[in-house]
Formats: sequence, C-alpha cells, structure tokens
Amino acid sequence: EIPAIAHPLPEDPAEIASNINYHAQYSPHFSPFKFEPEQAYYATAESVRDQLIKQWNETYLHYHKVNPKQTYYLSMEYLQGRALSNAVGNLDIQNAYADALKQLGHELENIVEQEKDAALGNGGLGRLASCFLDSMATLNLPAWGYGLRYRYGLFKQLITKAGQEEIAEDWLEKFSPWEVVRHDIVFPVRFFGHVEVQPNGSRKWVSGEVIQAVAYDVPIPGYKTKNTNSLRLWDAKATAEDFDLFQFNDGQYESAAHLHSRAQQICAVLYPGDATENGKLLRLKQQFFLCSASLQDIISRFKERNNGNNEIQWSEFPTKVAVQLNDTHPTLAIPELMRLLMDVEGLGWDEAWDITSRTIAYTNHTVLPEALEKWSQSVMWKLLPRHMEIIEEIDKRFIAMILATRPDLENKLSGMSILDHNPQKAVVRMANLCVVSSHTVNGVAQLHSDILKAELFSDYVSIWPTKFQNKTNGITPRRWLRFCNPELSHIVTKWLKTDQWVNNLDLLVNLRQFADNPDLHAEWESAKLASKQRLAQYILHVTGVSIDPNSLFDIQVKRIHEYKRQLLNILGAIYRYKKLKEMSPEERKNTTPRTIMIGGKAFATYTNAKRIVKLVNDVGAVVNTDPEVNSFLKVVFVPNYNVSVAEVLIPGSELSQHISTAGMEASGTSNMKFALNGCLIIGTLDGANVEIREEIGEENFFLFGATADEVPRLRKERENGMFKPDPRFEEAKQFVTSGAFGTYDYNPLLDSLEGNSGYGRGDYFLVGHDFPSYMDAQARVDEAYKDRKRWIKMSILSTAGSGKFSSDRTISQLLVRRKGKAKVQRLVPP
Ligand code: 26R
Repeated sequence: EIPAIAHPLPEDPAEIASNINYHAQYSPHFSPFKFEPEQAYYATAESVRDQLIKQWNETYLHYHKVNPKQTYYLSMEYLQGRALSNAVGNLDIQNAYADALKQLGHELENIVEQEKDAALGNGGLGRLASCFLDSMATLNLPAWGYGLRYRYGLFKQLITKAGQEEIAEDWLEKFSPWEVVRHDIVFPVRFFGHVEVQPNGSRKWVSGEVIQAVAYDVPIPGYKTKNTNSLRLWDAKATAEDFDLFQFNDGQYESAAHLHSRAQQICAVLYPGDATENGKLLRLKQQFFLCSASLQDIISRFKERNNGNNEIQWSEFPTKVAVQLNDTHPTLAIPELMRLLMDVEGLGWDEAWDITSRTIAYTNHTVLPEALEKWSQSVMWKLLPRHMEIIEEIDKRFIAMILATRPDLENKLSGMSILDHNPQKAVVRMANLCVVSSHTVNGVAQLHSDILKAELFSDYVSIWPTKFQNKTNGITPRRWLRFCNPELSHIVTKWLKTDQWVNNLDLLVNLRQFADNPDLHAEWESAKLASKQRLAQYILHVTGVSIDPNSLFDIQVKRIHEYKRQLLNILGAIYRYKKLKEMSPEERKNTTPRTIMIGGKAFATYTNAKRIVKLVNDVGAVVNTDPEVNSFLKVVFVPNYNVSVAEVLIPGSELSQHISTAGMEASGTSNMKFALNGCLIIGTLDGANVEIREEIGEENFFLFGATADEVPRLRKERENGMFKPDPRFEEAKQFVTSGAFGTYDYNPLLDSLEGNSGYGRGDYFLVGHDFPSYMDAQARVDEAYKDRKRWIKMSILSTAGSGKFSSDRTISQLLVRRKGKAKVQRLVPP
C-alpha cells in the first residue's frame, strides 16, 4: 500500500503560472515568444508531468523495496485518449491549474483540447485496457501495462461524398509530453534464424535478424493517490552496428540501412483489426516483439529484486509475477517465457512449465470465429522456430495427458489440441494454447463467460472445472463521469453528501431514495440540458447540422460491424422518416422529436460496414434538409468517433442503442458509460446489457429481440425460408431501394439481409427477425419520453444502478486473490 500524496502538490496559481512559463521558455519546442493555445498546452503538460515524475519515481522505489507481487497487463492495444485533463483531475490540481492558466490568458478547458488522443487501439478491448490502468493505479496496485508505441494509431475518419475515408492520425507529429524514453531499457528481439543444439544438449535460437526494443514510459496516475504506475510502450530500432557504412559509401543507401527500415516497420501502425485479415507476418512480428521485450524486462526486474539471495529463486517467480493476456494477441508470451527460462536461464521443462502456467492468465474478448487467432504453422516455423518447437511440445504433452487420464475425450482431441493436425489447415490455435497454458481463463460478462463454457471451451471444462471464470467488464468512473460530466458529478456529490463515490461507485445506490424528489429532478434535468447544449454545439461545429437540444438525443457509437447492427438502427430511422412524411402536420406534433446520432469507424476493407456509414450519411442528408419533418427528426453521422468525442457525446445522451444480435457482443463497455451518465438503454439481452438491466431494474431498460439461446434455431428457420418478414421491415427496405436517399447502390448491403453475405445464407444477424420488436421498443421509448417525471426517474435510476460497472470492481476481482485459493494448473497430473 502506498500512502496518500505526501509531497506537497502545487496550490498557488501564481507559482504554477511561473512554472508553466518556465517550461515555455526553457523546454522550448517552438519559436520563442509564442504562447498560443498550442504552446500553452505543451508547457502546461510539462508542468503537470513534473508533478507526476516525483511521485512516479517514488512509486517505483517503493515497490522496488517492498518487492510485492507485480501484475503485468500485456495488451496490443490501449485507447488512452487525452492525458492532461485526466492527470490534473486525478492529482486534484484542476482548479489551481485553471487559475494559473487564466493568469496567463488561457482557459484550461480550451488548452486540454489541444491534445491529440493517444489512440493506440481499435475499440472496446483497447479502451478496457486503459480503464484497467486507471483502476490499478487508483487501487494502489503494483501493476504495469505493456504495449507497443505505434507511430500511427487508429486512422482518422473523414466523411466525404464517397463515405468513409481513412487518413493516418499523426499523434506524435510534434511530440508527446507524456512519454519518457528510457535509453537504458533496451532488449534485443530476434526473428527468423534457426535452433542450434549446444554441447550440453540444450537448445539455442541463433542468427536471423535482431531488432532492439526501446522502452517509452507513460505515467499512469491514480485518483487522489500518490501511486503512479507505468505504461511501458516498446519502440523498435536498429543499432549503429546494423548500419553498413561500407555499403553506404558505395552509394547503396537503401540496403545500407536495411535493418533500420525493417525495424521501423514493426511499430509503424496499429493493426486495424476489428476481426479482419491483414498483413499477417508483420502482425505476428508485432505480437512477438511485445511479448519478448516485456518478458525480458519482467525477468530482469524479478532478478534485480531477488538480489538479496545470490541464487535466483525461480520457484518464487509466480509469487512475484502475474501476467494477464488481453485476448490471444500476446499469446507468444507463453512460449517466450518457456524459452527464456529453459534456453537462457537453464531450467528444465517441468520447472519452466510449472512457472509459466502459474504465471499466465488469459482473458477472452470475443466468440466471433473470424476474430479467433490462428497462425499458419509454416509461417511460425520460419519466424519463430524455437517457439514452434516449444508449442509442439506443449501440444504433445497435452495430448498425452488427455489420452492417459481422460480417454473419453479422445474423439474431442482434434478440436482441443493446440496445433490443428489437419495438414490442410496446419495452424496454431492461439486460444487453445492460452487455455492449456493459463491458470485462469475469463470471459468479460456473465453471458459471455457462460457461452465460453458451453461452446468455445466446453471440452476443456470437464478437465479444469475451476479454470473458467467470469470477470464482468467495467469502466473508470473518473474519466467516464467525474471528469467528462462535472455538472452531473456535482449533483451526485451534493445528494450523496460525499464524493467518495468516485472511488466507491457502489455508493451510487443511495441515489435511489431520491428518485422521485422534484428538487433532484430539476437539477438532474438542467445538468442534462447543459450537456445536450454542449453536444449540440459540437455537432454543429463538426457536421454543420444544427440539432434541437429539446429533442430526444439518441446515440449509437461503436465500431461499425454487422453484428452490432447499426443497420437495424438506420432502418428504424428510415421507417420513422417515412411515417413522419405520411403524417399530417397535426399528427406530427404528437410525435416525440428525435435526434439520432450514429458514429464509429469501419475497418478499411470491411465493405458492408462502409456501406452502412454511407447509408447513415445519405439518410441524414435527406432527412435533415427536409423542411416538412426536420424539426421532428434529424439523423447525424458523428465523424471520427474516439475517446474524446465519447466524452462529449455520452453526457449529452438520453437514449443509447446496444442492439447486437444476442450472443455476439462479448460485453460492451459503452453501455456502462451511458447508463452511468443517466442515459437509458434500448438493447438486446446481450453481453453486459443483461447485468445492467438486472442492476438498474427491468422497468428502466427498453428490451427487445431474440435471446442468445434462440439465435441458432432462428438462423436455421431463416435459411430454410420459414421467415415471414414484418411489413414495416419490407417497407423500410423498399424505401431505400426506391432511391429516396440517392443513387448509391444499396442492393448489396440489403442483400445481406436476404442471405448474400460473407456470413452465410439468410440474415445471419437477424435484423429482419428483430425489426418488429425493435420498433415496438422504440414506440415505448417515445411514450416514456413524453412523461418527463417518469423519464427523469428512469435516468436517475440508471445512474444509481451503475455502481457494479466500475473497473475498480473488475480489477479487484481479477487481481486481488481470495485467501488460500491456489490457482495452479498442471499439464501432467501427479
Ligand atoms: C485478431 C484481430 C483480428 C482482432 C480481433 C478482434 C483484433 C481486435 C479485435 C477486437 C476485439 C477482441 C474486441 O475489441 N472485443 C471487445 O472487447 C470488449 C472488452 O472486453 C468487449 O466489451 C466487446 O464486447 C468486445 O467486442
């Protein structure tokens, strides 16, 4: 446990202002005598970083002395968003810095917006990693994140006439004041080469190409604690020895710097994967680069801290090190730890396996078959020959163990083995490697964990019944309520008479007793209105569309994917538009005015996802300029959805859509952010929706659609032509094909609803099946919104019921071990 902040943080605005000035002058990054918002941002960030560095170093020294068990979170993705607003918030120096900047002629609010989002992730999985870092720091846990320092993060989305266009997002264009390069923390990472047998019989991986991994550390402050953890991001570089001066002098400039350019490729871009194929070999290199550098670092820290003893106590390793794999992307940590322990440290197989399988734990984030990683064995043999030997050996021992102890499972082995032994396939199944080698496997919401046990991993459950667990996702209440929604936060604090809820989100239940209080209602509504006005201004600024803050603000923001069913949303909007057109002006006045906002990025080669983006924009262009109806309906595509945009959208939301085909969204986490901010949910019984509905009360949740257990039967019925479409559904589709939204050919997109998609025959995502119940649920929304008292009460109860969804709770369940519970799994039973 690290004590609360001990050294005095700056309070005097004049002193802070002079420190900011100091940085503007003496850590110059720009021409002198400029102090525009951009320069002010960099100087302010550096001043705040000074504060962080003190407690950051003290945290490191403290843990070095105490030598506790450290958790290492390995993730290929982090979606950190902005750091300055978060840092001044967590350090509780926001007011002092705001005053200081005022003295310098700037507003903190504007200055923080100068910062570019660090978007080193794709979506839910990456943002979860960042919420976890915040919680681990806040809970005073000795925990590090490891990732890659991508030169270009997630692309920037432009919306043009053609739909989505991607451009590189240059988040490091100038520099990042939040990273510290550690020139002394450098590890070699090998690729290719071959395995040599040593005279003593041990094996050694040699030759190939060696790239250096250099550490860039980002401080992760906890909320109102001195504890400041690290996010260590690896960058790749080649050395001076790799530079062939002879070739260069000979005029062969490219080949002289060959390895330098190969090194540069490794961290050049974030894999833009939301379940799509691309750049296989480079992606595998990235994964190994992360795993190898991180494990070398972890082992060297373990050795350093073990130095009281002359001999390294390797059996202590799992009591000092926990490695959590964020999905299968860092699976190579398993064979790499085995290799380092055996080939470098000289341990035998059994000891190395015992250590590895007691150290590693695996979180699964998806059941989508196309997102389950499988690497070609031949590619792996080429890139990582020693690791393939180790994986083969793990596989062999696993199969032998099954045959010896569970002959009843023999016919399941073809699916359970790590290597797919079918020569036509010849892949390594990374999820199987993780399950076999980890002490614990968890899903990210109860329903998802149940599905993992019943389907994906069912065969393993009978061997290792306690290995499979649920850890329902969570979000950090700091970023996602306290900082992004100060108006609502102040109300919550006022009515709870404490701000302890920021660290203990369960306290929000105490709002329930005030759910009918008219004073709270008035305050609640005015806070919501203020956030809606801010959102309306933002929408005007980025799209030119003016929206009415008195209309119902209805938002769906997430990666564009067919299973998330943005198509259901927009078809619903199209139907609503058509009905509005058919109404008399008198009838229209009885409807609930709505602003439907949809945002999210489509993977660059995911054609149907891009068509959906285009359709939303086309519908918006027609609806928003239709003077007959545009005071009752607006449809807005919010461009370039990211963490910072979410921080504006979520506080201003009243209804949000979480409408995936049941069983397909592992958890969802924006659903939690919306509910926490008093936004009602229309949704299916999928992922964490199930638990959110339980917590806030079913009467406060607009439920519709098939349940996960009905989905397989409904798909079959649909394929067999036993599906009778609702006339409203047909009407909406025909309205699109009639050309109401322009001349773009939407037939291929609509065909996916009839059975011509990559996913097989017949509306795989059941948009047609769920459409009528979705429209009915939307009608219930419209009615509920007319009853202001009822709506505000539901909104208060949403916030009040969101306590469970703090990532502080998830992290405690994930990392803080219940006493006496050993989590040891052995491959070979005694
Ligand atoms: C391997 C590659 C193709 C790839 C596949 C899938 C890369 C990235 C992904 C993203 C996935 C794994 C993801 O983001 N999953 C999301 O994780 C969130 C956090 O647990 C969940 O809330 C969300 O439901 C799930 O889709």
